[in-house]
Amino acid sequence: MKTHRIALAGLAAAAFCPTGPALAHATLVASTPANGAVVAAPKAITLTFNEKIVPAFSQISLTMPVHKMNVPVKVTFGLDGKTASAVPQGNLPQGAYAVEYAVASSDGHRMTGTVPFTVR
Ligand SMILES: [Cu+2]
Repeated sequence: MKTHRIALAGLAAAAFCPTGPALAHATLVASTPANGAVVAAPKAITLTFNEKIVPAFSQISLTMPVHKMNVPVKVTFGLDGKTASAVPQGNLPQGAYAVEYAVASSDGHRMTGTVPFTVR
């Protein structure tokens, strides 16, 4: 009954959201590399959201899902509050990567997602 519990949790979160679902929540509008892109090893990964995120409650991580490996990155947040960058702490080898983000909107709700890309 795991799915059932998740659905109920989602409903509860929506019900307690002071500003209504979707309206005031940070959603990803752009990324570098783009979703699914095949690129040369990027020096930095940048995510852009449609509204300000709260750095203290936001996380970006980089993984190689095939190897179940976490890739060290240094995360910084843009001055406009809507962008986050993750700089790999070394040259990324060829392979499939996933940028995983969990960012807090101004009302405290956390939005999560994954952006896959491949280094050729
Ligand atoms: Cu909310």
